[in-house]
Amino acid sequence: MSRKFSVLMLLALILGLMVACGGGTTPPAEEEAAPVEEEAAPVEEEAEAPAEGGATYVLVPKNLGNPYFDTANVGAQEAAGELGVEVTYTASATADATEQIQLLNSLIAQGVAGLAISANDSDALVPTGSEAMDAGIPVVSWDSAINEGGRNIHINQAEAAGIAQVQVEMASELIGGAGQIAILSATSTAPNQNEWIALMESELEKPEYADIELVGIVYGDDEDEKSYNEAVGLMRTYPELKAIIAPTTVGIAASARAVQDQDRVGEVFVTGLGTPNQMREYVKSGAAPAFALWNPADLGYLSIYALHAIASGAIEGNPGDTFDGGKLGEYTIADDGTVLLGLPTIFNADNIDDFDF
Ligand code: RAM
Repeated sequence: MSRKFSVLMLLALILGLMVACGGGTTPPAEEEAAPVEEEAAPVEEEAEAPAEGGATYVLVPKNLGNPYFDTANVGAQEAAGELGVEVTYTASATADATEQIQLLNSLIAQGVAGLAISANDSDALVPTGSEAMDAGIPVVSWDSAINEGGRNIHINQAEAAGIAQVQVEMASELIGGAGQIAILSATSTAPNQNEWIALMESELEKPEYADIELVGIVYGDDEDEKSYNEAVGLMRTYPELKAIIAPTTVGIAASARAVQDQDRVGEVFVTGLGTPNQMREYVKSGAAPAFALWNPADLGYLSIYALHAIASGAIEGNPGDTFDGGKLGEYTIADDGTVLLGLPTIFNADNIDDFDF
């Protein structure tokens, strides 16, 4: 085991212990995420007049029907309760930038008090975000960034380089440092996945990964069935494939299921970014022995605190501004206009049962 990996494992253990001891990162219960059907109500019904004395903010994920985003909403609702504001949760059915822009235009026209967005395209959303800000509606991107000019600040779930590094390390550990690997991503325009993939490609150029060959990158569009079919396709196209890295919670679960269904457990290893509740059975079966993630509930929670800090006028949202992140503590906006949530956790057979999200 490499030193860096051991350090990360140790961090994961410490984080795991913190959670087990109730150290401020208590994961939400699965049932708390409201059913998708109810969340997908028409926009007009979603963004109602502000609750008495409070503002109405809107949490806009890439799409609906993804437990990762539903968990972020659980955290956002917790923040809303603490701040005495209302947060509605709405998105298009598919992770598509054009549909997301249409939705945002409608929310801007309704004059909502603030937008917290996980972007389907970092450039395409800039004019829309800029229009919102011109209309006095603060914009915080979270999870997947809108480029500068289209948002006030971006809430980064973890350092992109660290996210890339840990995924390559996990894959390398699982395949004994040699063999063919492939990446199964979300959509081809997803700003967060594209940044991580570019960094994983440069990471793979390091001498310690000289025997690992990246044979392909495919896109499951954050849809379960498409991701599953792409994973099966990878195993058929590359019979020698040793690992699939899926830097998406939808793709990793679908890939692990595909490995099981194809009877390839122990031959093809899946890793990447996933949620413990979706991945538990695959960690135990050996289809996906290790994966990483931050706590999406904390990400949603911090996004609403940051949006409220700007919308309420407590801060302007400039680099160096410090704001209250509720139970997560105080945060400062970095020079590049981003705020870093914290460290990702590595999940494996040793700690997976300590988490519930
Ligand atoms: C999916 C989405 C999200 C990403 C996670 C890891 O749920 O693509 O944007 O952050 O995976």
